[in-house]
Amino acid sequence: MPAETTRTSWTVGRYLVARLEEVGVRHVFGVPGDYVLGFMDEIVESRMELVGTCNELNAGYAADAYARLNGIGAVCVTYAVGGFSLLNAIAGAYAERVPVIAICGGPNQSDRERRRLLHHTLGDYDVQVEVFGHVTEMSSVLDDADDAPDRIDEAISRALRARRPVFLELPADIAVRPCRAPQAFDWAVPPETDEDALAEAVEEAVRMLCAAERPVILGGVEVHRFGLRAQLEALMDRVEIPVATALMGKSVVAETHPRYIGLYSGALSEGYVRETVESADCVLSLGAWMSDINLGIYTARIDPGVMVHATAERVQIKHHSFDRVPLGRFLEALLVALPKGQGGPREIRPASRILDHAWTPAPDTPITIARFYGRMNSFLRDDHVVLADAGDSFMCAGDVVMHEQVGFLCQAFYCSIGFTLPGALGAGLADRDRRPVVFIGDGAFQMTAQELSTLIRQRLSPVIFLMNNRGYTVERVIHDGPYNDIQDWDYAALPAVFGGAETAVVETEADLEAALARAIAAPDALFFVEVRLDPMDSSESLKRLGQEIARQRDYD
Ligand SMILES: Cc1ncc(C[n+]2csc(CCOP(=O)(O)OP(=O)(O)O)c2C)c(N)n1
Ligand SMILES: [Mg+2]
Repeated sequence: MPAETTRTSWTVGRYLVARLEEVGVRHVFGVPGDYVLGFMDEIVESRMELVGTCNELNAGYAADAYARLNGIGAVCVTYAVGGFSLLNAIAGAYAERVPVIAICGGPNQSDRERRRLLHHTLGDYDVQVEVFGHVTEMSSVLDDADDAPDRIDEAISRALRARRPVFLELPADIAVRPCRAPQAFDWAVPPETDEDALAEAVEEAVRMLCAAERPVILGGVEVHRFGLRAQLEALMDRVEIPVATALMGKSVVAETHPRYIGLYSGALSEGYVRETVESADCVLSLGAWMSDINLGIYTARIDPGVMVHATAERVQIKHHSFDRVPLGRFLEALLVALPKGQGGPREIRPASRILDHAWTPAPDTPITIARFYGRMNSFLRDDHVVLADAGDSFMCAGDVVMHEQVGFLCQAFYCSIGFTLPGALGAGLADRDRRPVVFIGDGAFQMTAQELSTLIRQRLSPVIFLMNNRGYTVERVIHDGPYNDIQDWDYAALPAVFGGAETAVVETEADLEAALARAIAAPDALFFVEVRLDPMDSSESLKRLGQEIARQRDYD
């Protein structure tokens, strides 16, 4: 229960603030507007910090990345003009199962009831809450102060349970209305479980894994979302089964683990990983989503007849499924039931073998995608958190080995470009002891570039690699046209405009070495590196992805 429960006067605004603090929100991202100023005063007076961003979309992206690391995040905006600008970020959080509490100040309830034509309203006051209803676990107008505490508790607990965003519209007059004090609330309600189905699913999975000669484990994004990393690593220590991850599940285990073999993404994967996964006689998939880009766009060839596919709420084995079997319970039960050493002895080629080779730069050679990301293997450190934007950035960064606790954030299902720059703001504030390392394309950067100013204002110290290939190369490899060209900004001049930061321009391997040395020497500085690439230099994975999408869409 919050410390302030002894307070004698409670208002709905204060109640909401207290509950956010209680569930671990320390920063609320947002942009003010007249309908939300009163509630923002409550945030300012709380233990939380209100972090102003340049626009609401960026606030939403920041809250999303914050929640991915912190377990929950929050964003606060004004009515409609703020809300609809935020919508895309909340849709992304919904698609990728990230618990973000979105709060939107609104006109007074008395005005709402009289349908007065106030600024920002659309004539119809219900449009916003209804639209958000499609992209949240719960969307509600807190239109009654007596009922608001229960509604707030329900929204926050549903966000936590489902790992999805919720939307709360808070009319300005309701925010200051008195309400009851917070009472003890159990946020950690365990997910509903069918114990018989769990026992049966575990028994069948263990039988299949024990009978298999070439089993493999595929780690996925839900291991991140439901905080099951320790359990998966314990399983890796117990059995001798190689583990691959899908792109969104990257870094769910320490990639230096001897049984971690690399990223599996269908035909886009490295040969050994593809062969190991696709020739397996049992694939234990833990929380991986079978979406197109996550699993190598239509090219993953895993026989459903060898699959044990566990996701947040159910386990599918071959062609039948067990409902109400939560991933965490299933994983914990497997850990007990699987015999030690199962799967071995077996030769496993760890992904980390790549780190055995010392890196030798070719100083005068122009920098290429392959050499740049190859070099990143020895640049990344334990206290980094990597953010890779949609585009060649996440295709390439997926193959870089993440040491021990290095986090990896990417939006590989929803794929909204520009996510990672505001994302670095959220990640940096979620954990100031970890340095965000951002890989972002020039096209993506142009979407959310202003947030550099907030990163500088917050004195955060990300290393930002702006991968400048002069346009939308992802789209070029699918189908080229003049729409894929963009204006070539003087990127390295921007940090000075926004308040000042360390900058470097990389054209050769020698430039890259010099830039990395400076970034390492200044761990507390924001370091902005423009990497100038040939417009048609792209990873092999991206080329194959482009061909595959072009084929699906019937482009020539
Ligand atoms: C918000 C949004 N708008 C448009 C797209 C479609 N789109 C996908 S990738 C891409 C181009 C990305 O360009 P860039 O960031 O320069 O990366 P590159 O492809 O050059 O690696 C676009 C426009 C998208 N995914 N998200
Ligand atoms: Mg580009």
